[in-house]
Amino acid sequence: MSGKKVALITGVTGQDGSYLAELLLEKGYEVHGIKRRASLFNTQRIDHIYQDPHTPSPELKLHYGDLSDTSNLTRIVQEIQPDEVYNLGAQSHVAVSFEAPEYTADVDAIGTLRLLEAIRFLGLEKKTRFYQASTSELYGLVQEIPQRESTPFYPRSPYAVAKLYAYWITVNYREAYGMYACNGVLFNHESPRRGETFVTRKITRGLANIAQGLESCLYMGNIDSLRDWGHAKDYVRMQWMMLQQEQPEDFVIATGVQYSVREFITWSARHLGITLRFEGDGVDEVGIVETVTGEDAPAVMAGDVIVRIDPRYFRPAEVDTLLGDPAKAKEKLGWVPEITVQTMCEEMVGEDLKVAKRHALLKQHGYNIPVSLES
Ligand code: NDP
Ligand code: GDR
Repeated sequence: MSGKKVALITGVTGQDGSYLAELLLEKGYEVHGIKRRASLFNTQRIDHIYQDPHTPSPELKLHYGDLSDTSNLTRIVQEIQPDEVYNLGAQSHVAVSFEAPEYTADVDAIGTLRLLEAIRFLGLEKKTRFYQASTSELYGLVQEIPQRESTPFYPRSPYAVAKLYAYWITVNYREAYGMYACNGVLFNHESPRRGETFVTRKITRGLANIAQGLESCLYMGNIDSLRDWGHAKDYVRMQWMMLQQEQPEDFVIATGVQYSVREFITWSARHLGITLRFEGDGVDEVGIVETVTGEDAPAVMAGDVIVRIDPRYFRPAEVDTLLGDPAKAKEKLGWVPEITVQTMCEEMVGEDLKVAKRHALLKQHGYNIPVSLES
């Protein structure tokens, strides 16, 4: 026995999983992650911390698995005997959940139950602490502004309904079996590692590509939508903090500041030296370039229409506004977010611009880089 704390992360290949794995390794944990078998490698976000399994005692170990597979989860938990489990794995895209509702329920709702049951079945309920990645989407059609721990839920998508089950089954295992199990109700958090089809990354990547002449227009859904965006690095710190308390409790994690998707587009353009004005209303609304300064957007000229609305990106039921109140996290845990959404936006644009410049260079030399701006 190494004497190190042992953590298991589902969803380790995702945005949060990768930052959390980094954080736990820094803190001296032995980290185990569950990765899915895919036809192509899907470990890009953790390749920099991955260690060859042939090294004497690698601190990060990956296991093939899936939240839809009970025996697989039970075997992994039995083998690892974790002190802490972070259940971050999920079909996490709200729009996709309308197209794959049953799969989303299986993985996001029943997957959570499978993991909790594995812990209980193996008699680890007094040893293993459990973190559930709950979401501000639970508030959906908001009943109170800002949303806090006591705000009633009203989910608006198959994703949110599945996460509602996961939230309550986590509370139930805490109350029924005395497990240290808790929910972090996290508001949107982003980073350069954000999946490419979530709105912030779609914007920063799309505009960087347009600036470099790889694409001509960014097609968006509801740009009036209001979100409380933070940085994933700040939020994974809080996930860890929640499992270090004496008593398990649920916490809202948010910045307490809200902006629209349109504002995020405007800032992103500005970081590329583009001033953008919006004209029109509803599906007619477009983003038109007013001025371009600097060298970051050689392919864009004043008068170009670089943002349009495409109703295909509207959701069957939308969550129009989310604004969290992180007062409890601040008071009880001393947690405050350190990175503002504006700084984060600049970082994301900067990283996407580097990639776009490389792709533009390759294109100049005859290599065709397929660029997809799917939602
Ligand atoms: P990502 O979509 O970036 O990552 C999701 C992870 O789950 C990936 O590692 C993915 O694997 C894995 N996964 C998907 N399906 C399965 C499955 N069937 N079995 C096992 N693993 C699976 O999400 P984030 O990192 O952004 O979010 C982490 C968690 O937090 C999610 O549960 C999300 O719902 C929740 N959340 C996120 C918020 C946010 O703003 N980011 C806010 C609130 C909650 P693969 O890489 O193979 O696809
Ligand atoms: P969300 O994040 O649904 O809040 O879920 P997303 O970034 O997908 O959407 C935020 C808002 O932007 C609007 N929007 C668009 N969204 C996408 N993806 N693509 C578009 O083209 C577009 N145009 C406008 C959306 O309608 C929405 O209102 C995220 C996920 O990480 C969940 O897993 C997590 O639980 C919640 O955040 C909190």
